[in-house]
Amino acid sequence: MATVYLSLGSNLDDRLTNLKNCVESLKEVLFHTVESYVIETEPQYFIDQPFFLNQVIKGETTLTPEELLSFTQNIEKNMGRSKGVSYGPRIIDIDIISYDNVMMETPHLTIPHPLFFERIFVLKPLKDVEPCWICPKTGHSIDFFLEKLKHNI
Ligand code: PH2
Ligand code: MG
Ligand code: MG
Repeated sequence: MATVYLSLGSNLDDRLTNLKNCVESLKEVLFHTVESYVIETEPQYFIDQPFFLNQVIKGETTLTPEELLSFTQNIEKNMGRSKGVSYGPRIIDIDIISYDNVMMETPHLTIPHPLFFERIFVLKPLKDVEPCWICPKTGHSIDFFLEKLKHNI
């Protein structure tokens, strides 16, 4: 079994219900799940859109990273997510933050997630489920990244 951390986000329709439905669907392949609190965050990157609800979920899975990616993409599709603006509004977004200590880079999937460290909306709920989480690639702690963000603002 691999330990994975997924970041969830929703900023359309009933955002909380979207997160709940998503977590329920994920439980088909994620075991011993731990859910972070839900945090409301201002949109990053593409600013002119509604605020998000974000959450991180930890779980164990027997799926490979690629299988997990296609499973999450199917959930996004089944929940009615349509292709829109890059970084724009979405019913649900599921991003793989890390998968055990795997480091991989393919055209479709980079693990750990290539941008997690600049996203407060990932770091804060990640800290809630796993305060001692260490980035497998850089060896840095969540607090290291949060401190770094503070100084960049
Ligand atoms: N997701 C994005 C773009 N910007 N901002 C917040 N606050 N939360 C998100 O989940 C988010 C975002 C694209 O995936
Ligand atoms: Mg995303
Ligand atoms: Mg995504």
